[in-house]
Amino acid sequence: MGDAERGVSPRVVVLAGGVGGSKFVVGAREALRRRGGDASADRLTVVVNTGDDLWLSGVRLQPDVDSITYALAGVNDSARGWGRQGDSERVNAELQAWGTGWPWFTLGDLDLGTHLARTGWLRDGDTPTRVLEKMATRWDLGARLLPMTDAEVDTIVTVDDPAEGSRPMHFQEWWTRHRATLRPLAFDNPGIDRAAPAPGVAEAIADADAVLIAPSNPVVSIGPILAVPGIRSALRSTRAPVVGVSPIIGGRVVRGMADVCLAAIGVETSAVGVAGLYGSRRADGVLDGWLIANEDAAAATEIEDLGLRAHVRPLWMTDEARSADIVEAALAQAGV
Ligand code: FO1
Repeated sequence: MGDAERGVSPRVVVLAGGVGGSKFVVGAREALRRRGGDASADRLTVVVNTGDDLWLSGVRLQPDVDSITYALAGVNDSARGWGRQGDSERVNAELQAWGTGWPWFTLGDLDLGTHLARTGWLRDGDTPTRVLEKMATRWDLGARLLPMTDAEVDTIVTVDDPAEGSRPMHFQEWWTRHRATLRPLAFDNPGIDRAAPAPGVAEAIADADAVLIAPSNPVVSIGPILAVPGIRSALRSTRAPVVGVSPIIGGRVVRGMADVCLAAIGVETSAVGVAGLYGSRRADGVLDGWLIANEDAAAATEIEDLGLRAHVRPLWMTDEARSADIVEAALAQAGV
């Protein structure tokens, strides 16, 4: 009798960040719940991008960690794509009056509670992994969340500023203040070459039955995860099939500004372009399979030519059930 017949869910690891990552992770939990068997928290591990983290007004922000935590807890602001549902901005107004923080960057009152709790724990000596473990006990998330690394590896964007020439700025300034309109020349995570995967990350990948790469921004969400020394090699050596889901549908980004990021690193905004960026494990990449949207069905042969198994599916994550369907398709492609 196989695992599926015994009601044992597969051990699934998802690499994720941002809004696309949150929707996909909620779908992954639902896909595992549909199978019944073990509690998904023991079977679903999410390795979360921490490349867009920052210190602001004395607190540590972890936007992707929080987006995914809030989405799994069902307390996220799904219209905005970040922060807490029904949040208010009284403290933010005070911070602005004190002239601290960034006038273009909003810290909601409930969200600030998260940042204060996290910063307090970090100041007490907890690692980001331990902090996330503590945060996760507040809600029944149905997944284990791990930061990609415990090191601080914020993303710095070098932009081509028509007024000031080439200059570096924090990713969050580029993303939220400039809405990615200043042409990016490079994305760097200073210190990432000395970072290590957070405890449990390499082990989870090694012990997984399937590893899924969420349809997150390939450059600023998945890119930093793959750049942590040890994660790429863990993906290349795991016995588990590694299946990615294209964040590009019909040659366009679903939301966000991945097209601008891809152009900066010389990658075409297409399902084939991103597949080529991640690469096949048969060459020197990390993927075995690649799910592409119905709209991109014509690209399947080109993807197979890269050494990947291509599967064509509806990829719009319009609700939790559709996201779970996509995860099921990815798991089927992984053979679990
Ligand atoms: N995005 C915005 O567009 N404007 C904001 O003021 C803003 C505040 C903010 C505060 C906390 C947080 O965790 C995320 C926040 N975001 C905001 C989202 C964030 O900039 C990005 O969408 C992600 O970093 C990209 O994944």
